[in-house]
Amino acid sequence: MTRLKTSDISGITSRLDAYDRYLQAAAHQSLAGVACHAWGVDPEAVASRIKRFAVYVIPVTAGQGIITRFSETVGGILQFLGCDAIVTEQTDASGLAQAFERKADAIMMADDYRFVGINLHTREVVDNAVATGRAFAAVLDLMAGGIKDQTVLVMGCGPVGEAGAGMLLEKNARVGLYDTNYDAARSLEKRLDKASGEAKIEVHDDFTSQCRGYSHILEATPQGNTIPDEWITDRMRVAAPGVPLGLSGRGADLLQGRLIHDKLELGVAAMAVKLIISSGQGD
Ligand code: 2YH
Repeated sequence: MTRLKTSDISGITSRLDAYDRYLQAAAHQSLAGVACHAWGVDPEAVASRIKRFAVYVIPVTAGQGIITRFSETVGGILQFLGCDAIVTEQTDASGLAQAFERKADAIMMADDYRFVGINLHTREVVDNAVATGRAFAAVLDLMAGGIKDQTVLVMGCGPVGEAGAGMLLEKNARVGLYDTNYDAARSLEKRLDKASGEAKIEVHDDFTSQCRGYSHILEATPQGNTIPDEWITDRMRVAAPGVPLGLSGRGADLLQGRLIHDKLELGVAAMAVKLIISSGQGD
């Protein structure tokens, strides 16, 4: 599991406007719009509730401890979306108590294992890995002008890849699965087959001979440089939630305008939207 470093997230808040514009140019939707697409909800329904939705972000010292500016960056993304977002002054149990005492609608907090949002009215728990996988599948769908009947290579069969692949199948794409751990790819295939009921999935065991030629890639691995530069074509579109980015600098340049990669923004935005649309939030 990738642990973000302060260097990964520094500058995210100040670049949100530019990233929003980049998303609108590449995927024809804003950050909020992509997040809504991830759950199939109407952006206007979210916009009308967002300002009154108080999300408290609680820094957590457990395990490896605080990542400098992690909570502030999450809070900055939520504020950019229009949420009433606050980072608690206190950490851990004290921060959680503060959120409840001040009548938060939702909280967000992360330890070494999970980054979650919880709607305090409905008790719905939204996992960042699931939200991120769906948000990047959503952006691929938007970039492609509809991913239905297109083939997509999902690289990395962890929780983010799983959620992304699940959404792509919901959108009636054909999915190729690859993981350096072949058993992980096979067991994901079984879970997805059970959920989707139709076999639109192919599992690959040899990357070099079987994975070239895909025009759509969801790169959800924790490795860098996974997509070879020479595989990149003018038609290729890549949605890459994996950290570090699975492309060389040259590869990323070649894909300019057809590559979406971020380390926190889309996942946090999709978490926020899911928390807001969670029913019975006391409004
Ligand atoms: O980065 C992480 C974990 N690897 C979980 C990621 C789940 N996708 N956690 C962030 C830890 C934040 C820290 N406890 C803080 O600053 O509050």
